[in-house]
Amino acid sequence: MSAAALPSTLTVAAVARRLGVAPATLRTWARRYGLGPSAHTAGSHRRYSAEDLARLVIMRRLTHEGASPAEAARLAMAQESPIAEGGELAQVISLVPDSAERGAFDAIDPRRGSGGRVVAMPEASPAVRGLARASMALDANGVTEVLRRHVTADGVIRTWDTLIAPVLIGLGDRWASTGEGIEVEHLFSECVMGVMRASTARLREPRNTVPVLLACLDEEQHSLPIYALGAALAERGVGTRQLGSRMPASALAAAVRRSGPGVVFVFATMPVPRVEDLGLLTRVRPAPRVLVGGRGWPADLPPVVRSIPSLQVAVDVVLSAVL
Ligand code: B12
Repeated sequence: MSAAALPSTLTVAAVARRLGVAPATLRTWARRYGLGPSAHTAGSHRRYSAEDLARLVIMRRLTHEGASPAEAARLAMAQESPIAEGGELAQVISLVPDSAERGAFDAIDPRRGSGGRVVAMPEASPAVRGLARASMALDANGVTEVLRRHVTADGVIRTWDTLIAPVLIGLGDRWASTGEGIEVEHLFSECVMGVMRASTARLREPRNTVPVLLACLDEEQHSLPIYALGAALAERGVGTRQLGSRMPASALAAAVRRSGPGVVFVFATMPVPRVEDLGLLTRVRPAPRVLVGGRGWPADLPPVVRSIPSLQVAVDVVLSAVL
């Protein structure tokens, strides 16, 4: 839907639902920053025009990216053609289904009190706090947009290390201390995976001729790091075969036999119950290099297995093994 196809004016409640911003927040933005409704209807409350809404979309995006409300409002008000600038306006209006609007609204409705509704990250950068806020609001479009923009500008490794990992750790800590927010963790994980997959799919002609396999073993569900690794390698022209989470060791060994990879990378966050299963991978001839990452691996690994401490090192080691 284009801005022109919007109802000509909207009430505070309608704008709040569409943007996933509480009505009280909209009133505060109107009072403090002048980002209010400009259209009048005869004898009734003032209503928001499409242009007002576009300014609010810009305001919301900038606050999710970590700008202070005052700074975000100043930039939103400075836009001469906010409808053109607020590129995601049509998306906000047309793509967000009602239930998601309500979910986002509930998540940040100040009447529910602030206890437990924010991710406590006093030391984090504004960008990290903004992204955590967008996740808490279950604003999947906003999270995806911010991630995509950072991956394009800064690359996968920097985006993972400085933005994604801190938000993941914050969400994990919040869950550990309150038992809440599994829905936020899932939404954020889906957004990260979507952006990493899209980024990986952009590689058309890989430079490597030997395959690289990425997997998590058995019950391991923490697969985000291998999606990030796939995307970071794709940025450098290296193609990977993504086997995802919960691969039985015997199935991974079958994939190794059939594809003859140069490298197999196995990530684990939860303690790995049978490290000896890695032997199934190294018995295949020619044997691939087996790399492991994540906190689930014990310190004493079989001698042929190399432990990898970070995404950057994983990328460097795979590059030197296959190119
Ligand atoms: C997202 C998430 C999930 C998602 C996973 C989605 C997905 N597709 O990946 C879902 C919701 C499925 C999930 C499920 C569970 N989770 Co969970 N989850 C997380 C969360 C928030 C992020 C995980 C992640 O990707 N971390 C990646 C980086 C940021 O963390 P890291 O691996 O520790 O990083 C270290 C190294 O690996 C290295 N590093 C960082 N990035 C990279 C990248 C590469 C390539 C390499 C090599 C290294 C590397 O640097 C760090 C310092 O050493 C963490 C919180 C956290 N602190 O990690 C909890 C967390 C891992 N989960 C936890 C738990 C308990 C669970 C569940 C058991 C909960 C339950 N009761 O059901 C389940 C089941 C898990 C299973 N069987 O696998 C605990 C684990 C505690 C433990 N070790 O015992 C954590 C730590 C939360 C917490 N604070 O308690 N989870």
